[in-house]
Amino acid sequence: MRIRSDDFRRDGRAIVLVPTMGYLHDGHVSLLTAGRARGDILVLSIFVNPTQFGPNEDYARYPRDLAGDLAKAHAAGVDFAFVPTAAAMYPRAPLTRIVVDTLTDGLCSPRRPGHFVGVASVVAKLFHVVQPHVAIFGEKDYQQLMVIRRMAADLDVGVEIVGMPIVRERDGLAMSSRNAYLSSDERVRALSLSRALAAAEARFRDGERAATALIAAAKAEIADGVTVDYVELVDTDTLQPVDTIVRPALLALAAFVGKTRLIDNRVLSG
Ligand code: PAJ
Repeated sequence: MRIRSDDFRRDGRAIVLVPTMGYLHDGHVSLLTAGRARGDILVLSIFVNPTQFGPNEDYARYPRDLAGDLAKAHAAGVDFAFVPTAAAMYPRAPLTRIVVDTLTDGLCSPRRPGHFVGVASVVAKLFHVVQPHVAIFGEKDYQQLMVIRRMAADLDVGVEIVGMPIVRERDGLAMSSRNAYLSSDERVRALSLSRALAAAEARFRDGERAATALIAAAKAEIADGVTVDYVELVDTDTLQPVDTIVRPALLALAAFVGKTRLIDNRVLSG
């Protein structure tokens, strides 16, 4: 991959990278479509990164479908799929880790210890191997996008980080590879996550600005049998908690639907 990227760079071609863990859905495809329009060489990486999963998380059973992914990649105009093995990425346990402070004080980070260290570190490795000019990420994982943006800026990585909006199913459920885990009954309950965000947004549109009221409005929509991990209102730039909305804020939540942990978010502004 590095040799190919060196050649493309020498030829003055703009390389765009879309990093994923595979099991592609239309959310991933939207990133590829945006990437296709932004550069000459579109690279998709597929790597289920073990270092970003906790010991009790779903690394071993994370859904995989390489043949299906490559068909979708081809249809989206991908030039290269970079699909390294774990042994190629980690020939030995790394001693170097990238920690991004304060942006990881809340939201998913305390609930998934080590997760964002794993994410920031593997994305830095992917950047060094693929050497893209541009890399594209989804706002579905808003905290991840912010962590990667800041890592790239702090380390002078020289990769432009582009964020893209959340792609949803017709009924509002945010697309996720993990939706594949849901039974039909759980799929119905999972809809309450996007409903919760919509309910809070409606209160916000009615003039409510207090975090406690907006968070309560969201929690009230969460279906029976769904366990809230967190509902937080944070500043869109610092990700620090907000008491009263005076500038754009992110309402973000995570919840367990059965054993499946899902996340969703919405920006409240204007
Ligand atoms: P993965 O969960 O496969 O997601 C890959 C990219 O797709 C991320 O940037 C994510 O935000 C984006 N994405 C997922 N669902 C989306 C949706 N419904 N709408 C828009 N974008 C969506 O995120 C990861 O992989 C990994 O942590 C990775 C960055 C590859 C590092 O291992």
